Amino acid sequence: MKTAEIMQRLAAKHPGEAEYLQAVQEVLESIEEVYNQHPEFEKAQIVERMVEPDRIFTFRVTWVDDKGQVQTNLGYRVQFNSAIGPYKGGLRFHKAVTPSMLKFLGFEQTFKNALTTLPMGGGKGGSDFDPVGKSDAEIMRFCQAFMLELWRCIGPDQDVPAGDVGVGGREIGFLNGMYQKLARQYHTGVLTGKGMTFGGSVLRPEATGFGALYFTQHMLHKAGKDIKGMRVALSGFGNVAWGAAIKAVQLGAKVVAISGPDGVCEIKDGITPEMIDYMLVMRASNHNKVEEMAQKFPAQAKFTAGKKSWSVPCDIAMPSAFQNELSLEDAKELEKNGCKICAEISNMGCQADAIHYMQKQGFLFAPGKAVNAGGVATSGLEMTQNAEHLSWKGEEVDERLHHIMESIHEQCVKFGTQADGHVDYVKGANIAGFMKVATAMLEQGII
Ligand code: 2IT
Repeated sequence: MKTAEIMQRLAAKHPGEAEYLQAVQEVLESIEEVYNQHPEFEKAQIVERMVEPDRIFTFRVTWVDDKGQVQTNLGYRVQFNSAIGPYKGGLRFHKAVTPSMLKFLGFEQTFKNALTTLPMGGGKGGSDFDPVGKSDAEIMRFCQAFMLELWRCIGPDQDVPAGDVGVGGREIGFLNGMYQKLARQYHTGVLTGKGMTFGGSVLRPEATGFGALYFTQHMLHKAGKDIKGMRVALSGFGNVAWGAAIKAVQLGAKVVAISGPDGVCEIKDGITPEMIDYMLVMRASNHNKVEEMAQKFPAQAKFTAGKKSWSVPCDIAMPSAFQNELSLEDAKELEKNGCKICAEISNMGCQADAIHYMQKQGFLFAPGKAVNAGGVATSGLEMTQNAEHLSWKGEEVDERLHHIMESIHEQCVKFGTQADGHVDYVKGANIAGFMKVATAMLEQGII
């Protein structure tokens, strides 16, 4: 297998699908060497099969807004790979959603889910619906219209969606209600990230952020460092940044930045519990403006329009909003300000040249599919509880999450340790995830 040749063929077949091609390129360049040591992979054309989704559903979603106007969006579900279990992955509602974006996310999800130790395949879905400025009633009507099509594609042993950007507990509630109405199936395990009264798992909302901090702790520990007292820059102010902020503060770190599409809030003395709670209010408002944090807490948070979190001096950069949100210039600015650690929480949060630069400059860098896997892992734990018709206590979920993140870190070390002893976490995560999916595909024949 030659990465360059495969990429050329894929680019010709899927022109303009930039995010998808970027995600595939990153994985293929990591695994090329290992792949070529296994002629059985080549014989079964594992890579050629693995880079294409099993299937993609595309559907029209028509709904009526508060003014009585008819609106039409596009909805998708990408069922990427089911070699190790039912399709599993979030739904993204964002105006920029395209098939390319969901294919990149479904592809990443396949390897991430393989790392969690749980039996979950990879999927992703969503819509170009823009939640910004929408009322609760509009959100509900859109979710119901979206489920009118999606329900035929999903099920507890088939495909289990969850949240992602623009889809949180509120949206999952509306989606779950409509699913039950349409399917007349009352299994609790069709979606994860549900409310606590209808099958949700305690700690699922916090899990992506908590897991990311557990992973970062292991990475720092391995490098002989301690997170206590370190300054953490997060981006966004959504569910992921919220969970990460809670755990970072619990572990004795200082969260000095959050951001939004409008700019950055610098929080010199570190984020407070009141500010963390306010992140939830900001998310629920659908205004999508981080400036509101500075308006509410003017003494603590300083808002700068048009700037990113990476302009704020910090020790650990944690992209936690959107793909490609950290560029080469941002990486250079971080380094100039003394930052040498980056743990990606968003999926593909860093641009490829930024990752290459950080690795060359000796940053401790870990990729999203390892760092953020605690979210989907806890979704897997929610599925287990649903299947058992039980719910576990917070300590039990947290302990399992802890173990899973430790195991992901170990897999990265096992497959990513280089000749000079340093760990390449990108390689480690990609090879570990790939080996599991490839082996599962190989053993189940040519299908
Ligand atoms: O990117 C992700 O892993 C998620 N959005 C969570 C997916 C899930 O099924 O919990």
